[in-house]
Amino acid sequence: MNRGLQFALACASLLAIASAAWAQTAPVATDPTKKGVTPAEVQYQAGSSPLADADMHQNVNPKAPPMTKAEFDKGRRMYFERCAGCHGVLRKGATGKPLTTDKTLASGTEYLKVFIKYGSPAGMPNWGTSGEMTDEEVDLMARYVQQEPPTPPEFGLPEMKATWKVIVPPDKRPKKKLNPYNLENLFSTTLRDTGEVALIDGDTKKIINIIKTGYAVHISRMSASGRYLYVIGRDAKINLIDLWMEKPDNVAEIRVGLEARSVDTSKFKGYEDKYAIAGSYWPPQFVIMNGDTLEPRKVVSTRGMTVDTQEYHPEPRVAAIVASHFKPEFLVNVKETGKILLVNYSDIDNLSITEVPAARFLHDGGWDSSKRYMMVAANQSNKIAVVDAKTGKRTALVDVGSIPHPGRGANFIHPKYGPVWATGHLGDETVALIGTDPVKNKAHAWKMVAQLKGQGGGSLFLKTHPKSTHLYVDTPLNPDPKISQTIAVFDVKAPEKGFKVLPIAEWAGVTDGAKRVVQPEFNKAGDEVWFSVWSAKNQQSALVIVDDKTLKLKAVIKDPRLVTPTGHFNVFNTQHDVY
Ligand code: DHE
Repeated sequence: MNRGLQFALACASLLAIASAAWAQTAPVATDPTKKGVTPAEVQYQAGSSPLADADMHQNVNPKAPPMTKAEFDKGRRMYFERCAGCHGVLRKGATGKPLTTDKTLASGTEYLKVFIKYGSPAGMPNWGTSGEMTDEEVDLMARYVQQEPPTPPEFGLPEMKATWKVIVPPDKRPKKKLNPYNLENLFSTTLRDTGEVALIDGDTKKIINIIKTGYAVHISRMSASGRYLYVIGRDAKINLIDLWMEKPDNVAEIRVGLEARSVDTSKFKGYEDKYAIAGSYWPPQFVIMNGDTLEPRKVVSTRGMTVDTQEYHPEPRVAAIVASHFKPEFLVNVKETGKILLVNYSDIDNLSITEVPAARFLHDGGWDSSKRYMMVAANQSNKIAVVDAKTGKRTALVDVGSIPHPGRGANFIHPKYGPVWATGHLGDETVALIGTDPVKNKAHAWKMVAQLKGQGGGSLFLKTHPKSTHLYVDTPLNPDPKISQTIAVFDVKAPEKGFKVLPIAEWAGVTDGAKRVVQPEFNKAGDEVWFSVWSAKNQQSALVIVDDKTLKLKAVIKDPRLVTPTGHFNVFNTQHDVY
């Protein structure tokens, strides 16, 4: 079975689990070590890891129950496809509990089998009774987790250089734009399961090119000039695409690790297009590269102490990275240690890094409307951390709802509280608004000033635009298809009045599939909003475009090449951090 199909099956069965369990799942508590996990979150985290195929070093523990090599290899594959996202590569625990051998050997095979088969109220899926694993597989996994966790290899500069390819060197590239496209209104759409991006002309809605990228592409980011597009896959492959070419295409590529999610580029004045940075999940590290070739220059490990208990963590993954407009700095969010690293790139040989304490499980976030304050979700801590890019200090830690998930968030002017930044949540139906103006609206700054009631939990992304009066909130991981296939729209002039529901999946005219509606994204003008209608690899998906003024359907893009579209990134808005 291929990996995409396995992922789809895992998702499908997790959706079934989610439907049954959503109603009775207790909300997540604020103590990250003693919490339950919502089905939406289990579904979200359980994406297959590319490490399933990596060669790994293995120590033998004589106390562990015997396994043949074939059984061990099967257990390892299943672990990385289904369990590593929550329990960690080294099984030290992340969203899920630690599964180190001191714990698993003490529990024993029979106890572990019950746990794996039936799940737990704290959020462990019922892998056996859901039909996802047979009794033999449950037994195999119970024995597997009592073996020493195998360690994937490190990936330093030599390994990166071995994968680095400059397909078109800078001096052979166009000296000016050679195509007729309105580049600022181009969209880069992730085609998750084919490992590609679709470049779509936002004016004509025509596909310009389908470009091969890494496995299970995650995000796209733009260079400061708007010429270069950077795409990163889950397998830590970065593709550099030159939008000036007659037909925009790859000009360089590299692998920066074995598993990754984040990439960004230098945006401070004087450093436009000079550097790119990528963070990886494995090995836990980030790398600064030359912006026009992806040549890796400086690799920095993120292993270290946790922000609160100050204990060593061996695999603190790099989550969102944003580029400062105030200083030559990248803000690197380190998930498991809960620290934000301000990496100054003005002298990368003598790199200076300021460590800002936040809270554990940093994940995704973006700028407030002034682009001075970075707002990032510490998702399992139910907090938003605020960092002042000008002073380089933490401004606040704001308590919000259960498992905030903003994407990059949404900024608008609230009639009562002034400028606010908004986040939706995976674990509950609320949309939290945080005041972001410490000068004219000081009393509201860095407080959760309002909690709007949305359609339901399972929200991943929300979006507005300076020219729009609407806030669009998705809920793709909600178990109720009426909610996962629609979008809630709030009027930002009266957000407390409730929301309208747009039947996006129905508008797509797609017949079967999960049709999860994901990631609102505006065009450059801010007068239309794009959504992905995301179904499995072997089913039809679509993009739906809505007129922002009338909230009516404007266009549907369907094409057999649009397989599993998830995120989409408008060039101008991504380049200038407009959201
Ligand atoms: Fe994402 C952003 C990690 C699952 C679509 N995702 C991010 C970021 C991180 C991350 C760290 C922030 C990057 C940045 O700003 O630099 N995502 C993870 C995971 O670890 C997780 C939970 C599980 C996994 O195995 O990958 C996960 N993500 C998903 C999905 O299931 C989504 C919906 C579809 C997919 O492609 O797998 C998904 N993630 C996205 C998108 C963004 C993103 C579209 C960019 C949002 C933006 O507006 O910038």
